[in-house]
Amino acid sequence: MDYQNIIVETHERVGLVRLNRPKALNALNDQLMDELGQALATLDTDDGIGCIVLTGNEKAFAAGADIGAMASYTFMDVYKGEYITRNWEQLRKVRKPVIAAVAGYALGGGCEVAMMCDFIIAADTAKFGQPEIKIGTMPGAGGTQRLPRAVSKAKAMDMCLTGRMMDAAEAERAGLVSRIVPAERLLEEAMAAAKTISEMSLPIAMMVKESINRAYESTLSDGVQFERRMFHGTFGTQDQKEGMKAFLEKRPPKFNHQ
Ligand code: CO8
Repeated sequence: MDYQNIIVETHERVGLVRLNRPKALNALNDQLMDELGQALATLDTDDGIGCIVLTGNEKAFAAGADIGAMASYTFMDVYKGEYITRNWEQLRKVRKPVIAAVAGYALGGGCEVAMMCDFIIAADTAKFGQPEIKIGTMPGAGGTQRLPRAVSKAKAMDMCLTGRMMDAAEAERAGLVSRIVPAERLLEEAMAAAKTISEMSLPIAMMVKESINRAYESTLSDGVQFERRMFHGTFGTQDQKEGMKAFLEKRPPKFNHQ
């Protein structure tokens, strides 16, 4: 498909999606979110892809939803789901692992999109924030829900109520990002992590993702029970047989993702 607002590439078993509205700091408009949803759905159903990296450019991952587009929307425009909200959930539907590689600004909806990914690798230039309150609105794609789960209630309140930004070091200390790398190595590091994941068994990686995400939605005992059933399920895969056999034969496994 011919995309106008994103660039999609595949590198072996890794799908790379770059947000690409550089003049607007990758502000997320409906067209971009439609294209992102389409690209992610395509990569998610491609048997040749085992992991996806979502990134922006060196100045911005994304500086939020497009304020110019949103400014004149009425309550009914947004409530009906025709504009702005229509395609933001596609990212959550992706069953393969998705890594956000963030350099520069990840603000508002940009921070929310990064948090919808499975983990965030940040450049040392990354800046995270939920500044919506400064323009008379509030997070609408999970910012008030995922931020407190990631960084504590105190920091989430601070970020969402003052609108201040968090730099990469603070974001790592707070647990929002999994690691910080020098900006010039961001893509290389994110792609290397994605390559590692993509070479694991795909069904097992999907089960790990589903099981960790369950931790957000359940009590500890329900979550552990869910994990136990998933663990049982791994024994139904060919890759479990191959992985354990390869270990015993002291050779690398050859997963066939079945
Ligand atoms: N929307 C539209 N355009 C933007 C946005 C944006 N969010 N951010 C930046 N731009 C544009 C600027 O208007 C400017 O365009 P132009 O050159 O045509 O004037 C260009 O990008 C460069 O921006 P700046 O000149 O402002 O660059 P600076 O380096 O001076 O500043 C900042 C960078 C600090 C990032 C600044 O641009 C800024 O504060 N941007 C807005 C950040 C913001 O408020 N984000 C939150 C938006 S609201 C939101 O995301 C709600 C999400 C809800 C989703 C719900 C879905 C279900």
